[in-house]
Amino acid sequence: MGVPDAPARLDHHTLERYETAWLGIAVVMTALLFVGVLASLISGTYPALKTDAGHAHTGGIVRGRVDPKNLAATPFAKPGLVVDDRGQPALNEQGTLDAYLVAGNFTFQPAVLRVPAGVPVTLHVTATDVAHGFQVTGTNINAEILPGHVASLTVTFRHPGEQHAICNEYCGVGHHNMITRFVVDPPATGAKETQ
Ligand SMILES: [Cu+2]
Repeated sequence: MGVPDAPARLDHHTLERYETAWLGIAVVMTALLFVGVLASLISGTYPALKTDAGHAHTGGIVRGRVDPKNLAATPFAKPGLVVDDRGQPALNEQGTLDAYLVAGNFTFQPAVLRVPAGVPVTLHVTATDVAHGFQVTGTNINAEILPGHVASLTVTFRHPGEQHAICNEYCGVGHHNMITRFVVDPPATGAKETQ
């Protein structure tokens, strides 16, 4: 006999409240997106390497830019982890280790990068020829590497082990060969010191 009840409808006022709430959320998200885009434009899109004139390690790098034809004048001339006079990994003023990597000619330099676990490391990566990708497998380290730009990423590896750094952006005939070793050493080794 009975016609099934029509599904409950929200009354006009409740609907209006929902509408206002969702509109508010959309406005906030738009504002955050706008601020984020603006901030990335102002900072040069890539996280810029902190530079100060007195710091020899950052010579030739200005606001995250380098001359790709003249890497000899920059820390990229000696790719790898920055070490002090005694060969120990050296902390910079921000309290992280620095490692410099160069992508080009279908390779990454250094061929093997060893970093200690548990210590923040800032990876600075640049390219000599064309656009490359830089991804460390099994991590969220992933950046586009452009000639003339320095991509700087600070990461802390918690677990010792061996990964690969690969190029994930097609760069030419040798693209598939752009694989190098990325080794995270247990905290004890590498930081060993006799006093
Ligand atoms: Cu590639």
